[in-house]
Amino acid sequence: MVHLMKQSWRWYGPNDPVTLPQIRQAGVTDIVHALHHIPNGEVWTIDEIEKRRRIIADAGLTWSVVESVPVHEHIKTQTGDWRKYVENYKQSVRNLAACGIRCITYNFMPVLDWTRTDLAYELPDGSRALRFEKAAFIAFDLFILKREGAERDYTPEEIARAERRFAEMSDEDKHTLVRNMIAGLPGSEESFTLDQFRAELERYKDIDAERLRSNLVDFLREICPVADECGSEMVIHPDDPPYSILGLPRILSTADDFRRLVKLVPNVSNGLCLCTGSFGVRGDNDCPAMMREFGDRIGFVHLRSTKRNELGDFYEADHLAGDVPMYEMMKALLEVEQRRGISIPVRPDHGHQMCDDLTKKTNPGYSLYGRLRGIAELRGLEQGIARTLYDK
Ligand code: DNO
Repeated sequence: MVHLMKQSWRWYGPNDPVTLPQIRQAGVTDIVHALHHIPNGEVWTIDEIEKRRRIIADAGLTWSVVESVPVHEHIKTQTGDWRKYVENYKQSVRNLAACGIRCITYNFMPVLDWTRTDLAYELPDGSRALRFEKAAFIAFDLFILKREGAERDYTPEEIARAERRFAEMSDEDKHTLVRNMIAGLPGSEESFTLDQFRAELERYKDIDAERLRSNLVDFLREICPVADECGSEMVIHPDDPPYSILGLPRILSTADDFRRLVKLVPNVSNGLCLCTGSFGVRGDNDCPAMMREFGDRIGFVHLRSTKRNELGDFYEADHLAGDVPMYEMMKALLEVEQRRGISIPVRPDHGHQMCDDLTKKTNPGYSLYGRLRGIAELRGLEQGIARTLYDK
């Protein structure tokens, strides 16, 4: 028997413009979901989990992956009520397991989850993609946020480019940029005004990468024994983009970061969500090699590709295009699945806005047609490789 990916799809809940019946028609079997209505830090009760699980089951789908149980900022900074939030987190892990949900995605990115400057970058075929434009990002940092000492993080050429970029922005462009940066992209669970955002950054004044790593290790040393006991896996999502931004420390941007984490917390439940779109932004990250090396700890995979340029910009390319070698990646995934004798949940990530998506309001990156195209291409790629290699 050939073990193929467990095809999954992120659903944002009853308010998601992409509905469960549509998702079912996309041909996937599993749902990636979170209880977005529960405030960050509070326990996910069995009751609330069950209610959702049933809605999903009634649509003929299975809720098998959580993305994410958010980690409260107080845990990341070890301030305030962080111990209480850790206890709450443990309870959520137990409650999810009691409902049969044992793969939990989380991230440890300070303040912001994923970050883009442009949510509607037009591609030559008229579809729209998410994009990170370095000059716009620097303009935000230097001229809108006016972060203290920010100019030290950039080269004189980068600053000059950002000045030119800022000068050509209309008020509306600036407003959109601010919103994209700090108003919270889907799944990030937090949104800020500029002043609140400055205050959040301030919390990290004395937290460098080593300190943040040690806070993550403390968190996992509490959570992983509980997850081990429940047979659950805690899969960390990499930093997106995979480097430090706005002076904030980042600790899960490379293979070496995950290697270190496993050494410090060897529990079996300490796992990885291999997001090829996030890791793939760096030329020195080899996603297929990471798949092979960390295969036993990879509980969830996000497949998407980005295309970078020499200025540090990148946009989200078609799933089989861009800088991520998707053929190699799929081969590595299949190898790991055959070796382990399991199907790993995989979701197409960040589709373009295309066809009817363009006339609708969709969650940025989480359009219907764009992701449908993504999963269809990935499924075809997988089948081609699997039939050639394993179905002899
Ligand atoms: C973006 C997502 C992230 C991811 C979290 C996981 O589209 O990949 O928001 O869900 O970082 O905790």
